[in-house]
Amino acid sequence: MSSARIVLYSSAKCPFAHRTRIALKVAGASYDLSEIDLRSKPKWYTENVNTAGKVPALSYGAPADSSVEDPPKDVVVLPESGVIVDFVASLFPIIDYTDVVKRAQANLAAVQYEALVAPHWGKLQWGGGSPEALEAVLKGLGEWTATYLPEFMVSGEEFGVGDIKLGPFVTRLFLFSEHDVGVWPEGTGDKITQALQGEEFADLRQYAKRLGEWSDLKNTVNEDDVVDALGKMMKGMWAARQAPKQ
Ligand SMILES: N[C@@H](CCC(=O)N[C@@H](CS)C(=O)NCC(=O)O)C(=O)O
Repeated sequence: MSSARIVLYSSAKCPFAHRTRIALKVAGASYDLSEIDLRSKPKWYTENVNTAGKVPALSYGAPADSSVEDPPKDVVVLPESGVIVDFVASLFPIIDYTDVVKRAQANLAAVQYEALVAPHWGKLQWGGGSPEALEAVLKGLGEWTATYLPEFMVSGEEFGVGDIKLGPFVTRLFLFSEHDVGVWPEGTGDKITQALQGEEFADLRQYAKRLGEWSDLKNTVNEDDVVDALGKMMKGMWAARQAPKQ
């Protein structure tokens, strides 16, 4: 248990920040939330909290009366969502699986998702939705599902740190496809959804469904807002890319 003050710097639509909110929610931790508007990032955030300018960041042990905008220089401030989730698990071990092998396997699944799927998904969603990019996502997902997604994550009763790290990414893969949220031609999301109906993705679909029903994941972000805001932004980016150059 921790009694030191925790301040989380977060942005509601960021999947990395979402990870840290789930971890703190599962832990039942009390914390102060500082919402950072990434489109109009406050100067104090980059100057005083995270020089990289990214969310999330978490400060630990700031005096109760100190300003969230200017934590004392000797206060620990952690950037990087994975490090923050692991730190929360060190403070509140209850958030991880009790079985150490499950812990390791779920963490491995999270690490391998970042290696095998996330970069390809980024190119697909932000880069025009080409058939080649979709092929790369499906190949990565197929390998990940077959090799790194253990049965206990697909149909078990518990969740742990690996699921916290994966949750926002796996759920958004399906959510964004379903709602056609991408810098891509209209209808690309349907093609992805169709492609994910293959038998090789049965466990992935089941895992995404399980995560989607997890109250600690659902209640830490408003999915409708995420779909609405990112959908509009990405549609606009796609339209601007198609406009003839002057
Ligand atoms: N590796 C970082 C990635 C964090 C990240 O990329 N956050 C994005 C928002 S989702 C960000 O803050 N971008 C800076 C910006 O938009 O100015 C982590 O895991 O925390």
